[in-house]
Amino acid sequence: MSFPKGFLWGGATAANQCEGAWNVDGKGESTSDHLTGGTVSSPRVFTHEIKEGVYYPSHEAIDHYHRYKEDIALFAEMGFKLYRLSINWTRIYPNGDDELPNQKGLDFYKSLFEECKKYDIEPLVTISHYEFPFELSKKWNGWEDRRSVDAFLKYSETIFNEYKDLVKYWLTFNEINIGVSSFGKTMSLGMMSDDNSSMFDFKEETPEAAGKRLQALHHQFIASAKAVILGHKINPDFQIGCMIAGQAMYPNTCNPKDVLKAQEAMYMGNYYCGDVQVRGEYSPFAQRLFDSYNFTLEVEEDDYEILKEGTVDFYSFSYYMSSCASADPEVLKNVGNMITGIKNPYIEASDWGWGIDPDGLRFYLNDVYNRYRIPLMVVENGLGAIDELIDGKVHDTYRIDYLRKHIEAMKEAIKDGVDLIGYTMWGCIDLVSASTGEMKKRYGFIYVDKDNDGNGTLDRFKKDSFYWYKKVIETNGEDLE
Ligand code: BGP
Repeated sequence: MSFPKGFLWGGATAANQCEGAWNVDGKGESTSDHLTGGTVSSPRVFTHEIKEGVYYPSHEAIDHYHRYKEDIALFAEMGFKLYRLSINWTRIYPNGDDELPNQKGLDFYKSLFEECKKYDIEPLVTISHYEFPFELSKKWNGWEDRRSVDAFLKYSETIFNEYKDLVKYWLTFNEINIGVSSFGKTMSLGMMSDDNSSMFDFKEETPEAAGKRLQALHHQFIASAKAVILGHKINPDFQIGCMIAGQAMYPNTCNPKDVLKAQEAMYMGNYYCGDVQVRGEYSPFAQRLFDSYNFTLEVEEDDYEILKEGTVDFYSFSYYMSSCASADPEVLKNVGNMITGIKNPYIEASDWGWGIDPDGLRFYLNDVYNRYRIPLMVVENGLGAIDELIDGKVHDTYRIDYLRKHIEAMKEAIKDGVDLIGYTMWGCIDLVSASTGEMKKRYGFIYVDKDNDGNGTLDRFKKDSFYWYKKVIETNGEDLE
């Protein structure tokens, strides 16, 4: 038993991390356009105004907007069956709630999808990937305001109708579960942060602020469910999925208190959102979370029916690393605010401290599949690493090694009985890092000549992993050497 026939091999990007052309052809500003460059030690900053002389990586990114034909030709050369990308809401509705869509934005994605079709590549479209119309952030504080649901629906309806014959696979919100933590406030929920606030400023939230976040997330759930219902009406062949940041959690020790912490982290991290989007209802443990913030969820009359009706066709997720959970305050003290969490002595870490754990992927696939029993798709996975371009070549054996092990883990999960239908490697072409804003943190099969400060020719080069992945796809995952 191995990868099924027709398995959807491919790669993934996001508009704000690769397109650039941030204010070209009528595009409006989105929240991501207000995030400066950064590094691990000097986090990205969110500014209310675009400041002169400050570097904002999304503004040019890798200029995929003007080079998508060249890039898609390279994806086709590797044999991609699926290309995951996102549409930038503000290319279609520059202010988020405009009366009419921006024709040039519509034309751009149409031409991009036609280019995919030329090579028999199916697009997988994320409707909202870590960006929100900045005008609506200012006016409505993002998803906190329920009017966002209607604005999102109008945007979804426009693109569903426009691309109904070109796109079959859709995802509503990227990593929707990031909104469960304070980290997701602006990036995921479009809510305004203070001017000049650091992206990794996890300062203690008041219970009231946490409640507002959960309310905003509820609005996203409703928007997602309504989009699923509408999408299926527009084209019954549409396959519409959720997208969760896959969090594989282990107990730090076999102390039952740690085991409970890990379970809680799995539930909160994954199933709080998964249950709503797959089962169409809040999990039993949600109430306890609400109570801890003294928060009452505001729901409209038919909200629960909408959630029930608008469940997704498949569950997609990103997977990069596993983490450990502990109930011991001493252990937690050493971790502080690091997103990489408690160090696991059994696994190695990437240059950015992300623990490399292919078994965690198998663990996660099994856990999710046995909970939901709907098809799964890994829509992000990969290694952010420092690459060296020498004489037009990059010998990225470390990346091949990472991917090989994760693909082997998927194979094992399939043998375990998991219904896995696709895999899109994250950042198939080097692009801007979401967490740090760097170019130096590279994931791609294709190297892009650009550095952290924005210098470079933007020329593309095939890395060794490019040829390796081509062979993987050709052999449907049989030849991983
Ligand atoms: C996911 C995001 C992506 C992507 C990826 C890698 O959380 O959905 O947008 O960027 O992580 O993270 P980073 O770019 O920070 O290395």
